[in-house]
Amino acid sequence: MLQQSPRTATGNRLAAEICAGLTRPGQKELPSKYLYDEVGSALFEAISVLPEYGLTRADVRLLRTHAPEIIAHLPLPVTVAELGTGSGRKTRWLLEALARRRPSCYCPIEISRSALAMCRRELGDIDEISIVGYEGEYLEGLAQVAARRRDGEHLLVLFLGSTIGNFERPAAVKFLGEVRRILRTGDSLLLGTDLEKPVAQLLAAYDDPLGITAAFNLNLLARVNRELDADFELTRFRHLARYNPAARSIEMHLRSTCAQRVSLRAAGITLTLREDETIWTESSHKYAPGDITGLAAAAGFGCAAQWFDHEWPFAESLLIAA
Ligand code: AVJ
Repeated sequence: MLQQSPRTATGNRLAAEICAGLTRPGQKELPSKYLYDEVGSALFEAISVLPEYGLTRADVRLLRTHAPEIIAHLPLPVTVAELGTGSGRKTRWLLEALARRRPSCYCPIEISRSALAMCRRELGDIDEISIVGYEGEYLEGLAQVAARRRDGEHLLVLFLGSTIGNFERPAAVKFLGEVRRILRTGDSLLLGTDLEKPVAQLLAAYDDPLGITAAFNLNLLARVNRELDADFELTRFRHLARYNPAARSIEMHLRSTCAQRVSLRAAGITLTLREDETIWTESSHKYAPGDITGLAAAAGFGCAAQWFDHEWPFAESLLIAA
C-alpha cells in the first residue's frame, strides 16, 4: 500500500488542513473528507449495511428502481463524472441502463485511492462503459473531465449518497455553483440528498449499538497518528453524535475524556484539550424536499425531476444547468 506522507502534494494539503482545523480558536475541527482512508472507507461500507443506517439502502433503491427513467431524461452522448464514488456499487444501476442505450465513458473522481480501486473492481466488468478515474479533489477532477469532453458530448455529474449534506448550507450553494460553472447549459447533475426524519432515528443511525460509527469517527485520529506522526490516545476520546436543530444537521464529534496534550510531530504542532472539549469531525445536514429546488436554483440549476424513497426519506434530484 502506498503511504501518503507530507512530502506529497496530497500529504501537504492534508497536513495544512488538519493543522488549521485543530488550531483554530473556539471549536476544534477535522475535515470530514479525511474520514475515508482505507480503514475509514471499509468502516463506512459496514455502516451502510447497518439496520439503523438506512441512507445508503434508500439511495440504492431509488437508483435501481428509476435508473432507466433517469437515463431517459439525458441528451446523448453523455460522459458520466462521479464526485466521490465510495465502492461504486450503486452507480452500477445507472451505468448498466446507460450502456444499454450507448457506449459511454465513466469518470470517477475520488481523493481516496482505496475507494477508486474498489470502484474499478466493482464496475470494471460492464461492457460498453470505459472507466477513466481521477484521484483528487472534486472540482479539480471535474474541471479535467470537462476539459477533455468532445464536441456534442454532454456531462452527467453524479453527486450521490448525500455527501452534499456534509457541507454547511451556504457552502453547499457555493459548491454546486462551482460545479455549475464547470458545466455547460444543458448538462445534468444527479443529486442525492437525505431528508429530514425523526431525531431519534437519526441519533440511532449515527451512534449505532455495534459502535461501527464510533470506530469510523475514531479512525480519523488513528489516521492522523499514522500520517502526521501524532500521539492521539484513542482510549481518551469518545464518539459523540448530536442533533443540531438550528442547522437541521447531525454532528459527529470526538470528546476528550480528560485534559490532555497531543503532538502532531510531522506537522510541528502541539495542542491541548480540556476535559469534555470536542473535536468536530462531521455534519450531515438533512433537507426538506422544498429546500432542494431552492438550493439548485441558487446554484444555477433547474430541477427536471425528483424521485423519493418513502421507507427512509431520501431524494434523488435531476438538475439541469440553466
Ligand atoms: C457518506 C457523507 C452520506 O453523512 O451520513 C455515515 C457519512 N457519517 N455515518 C453521512 C457518515 C456517519 C455519510 N455520508
